[in-house]
Amino acid sequence: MNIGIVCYPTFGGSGVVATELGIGLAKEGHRVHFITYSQPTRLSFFNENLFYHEVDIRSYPLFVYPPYELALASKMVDVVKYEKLDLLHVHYAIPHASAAYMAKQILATHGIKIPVVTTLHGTDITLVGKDASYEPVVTFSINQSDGVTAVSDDLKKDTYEHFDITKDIRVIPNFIDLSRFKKQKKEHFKKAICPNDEALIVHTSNFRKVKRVDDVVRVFNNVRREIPAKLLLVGDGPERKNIESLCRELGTCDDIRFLGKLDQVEEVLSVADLFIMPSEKESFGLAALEAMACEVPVISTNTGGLPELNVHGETGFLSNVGDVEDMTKNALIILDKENLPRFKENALTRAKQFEISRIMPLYEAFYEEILEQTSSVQKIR
Ligand code: GMT
Repeated sequence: MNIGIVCYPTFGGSGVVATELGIGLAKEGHRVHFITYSQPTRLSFFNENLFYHEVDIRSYPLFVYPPYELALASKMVDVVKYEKLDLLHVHYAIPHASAAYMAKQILATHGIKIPVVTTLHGTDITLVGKDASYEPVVTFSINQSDGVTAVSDDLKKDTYEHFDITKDIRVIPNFIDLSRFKKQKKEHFKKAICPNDEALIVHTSNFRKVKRVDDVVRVFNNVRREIPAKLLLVGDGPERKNIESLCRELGTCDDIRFLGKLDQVEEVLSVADLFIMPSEKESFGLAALEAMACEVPVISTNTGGLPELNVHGETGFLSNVGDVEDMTKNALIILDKENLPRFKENALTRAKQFEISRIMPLYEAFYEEILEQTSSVQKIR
């Protein structure tokens, strides 16, 4: 197949899933064309089946906000037409699904039919999408997609609850490449961070409010009162300054390191004992899956799709959003040397259920279904 993938190329989970999916499909022999405004972070190597088309965003004195969606739709028209794509797969509804709708209509006037698959990732539905300023367009463009997928049952449920959706939504969960995300021997790194064999807790995110990074610091502060521990914070974003202030306020700065946006997050996860994800909303929790693949148990909230990944009492524990005391209690259970090996083993066993080789065929089968459906609709007409 000749597939176009549209995504956010930055560190967000939707961009990571889209890029890893594209790479996986290219390895299977499909030709994959990425259409974005900059080179996706994880696409920094050569593969004969991978292509990258940059969206040109022209500024003009009249444009306070350059119309990205129009530039994207124009680029999609171009790539579909000249690269002879079979299908467009857009990740994150805003504005990718509506840009795809526009491209599809334009291409129809050239006699070209292009099926569009939209994957809903999370905040495009639970946070930004349902805001009145976007909702009508999100509803319309989801309903106009030829196929729609969501990354968890909970996100599917939320989508039906908040939007007037007439389409079937197929659930295809996030996935993991276990050949990359696996526990590596990084003892020297552990020794440098935890010279006295302290417990090592890790959190990775884009430091948006929805991630509640302050809860990570509060849980850590409580844990550290009971046992020697260190905390590594990976990623960066708007809340970073507030988190730094909180660390100073709690007097935990010496035991916390901010590592910024790391490419090789699996190296840090390889030496971690516990991962904390206290999100307000989380449609799946890819970062938690990455941790589990590196044998790291997870303390998370019970929100969104997290219970579909993190099994309470087995791979970690689930708590209500904001229940720092419960998260602290659970963290101490996991970090108990008697319990830790069992939790680590269970985390890896669970992660294996989301191996890319199990999940990618679900996307391929879905593409085939959509291609078949759209071509039979064309024949009936
Ligand atoms: O919140 C993020 O980390 C970024 C965001 C995105 O869309 O880029 O992630 C969402 O998509 C991921 C991949 O499908 C999911 O694993 C995350 O749970 C989801 N984030 C939220 O729902 C908050």
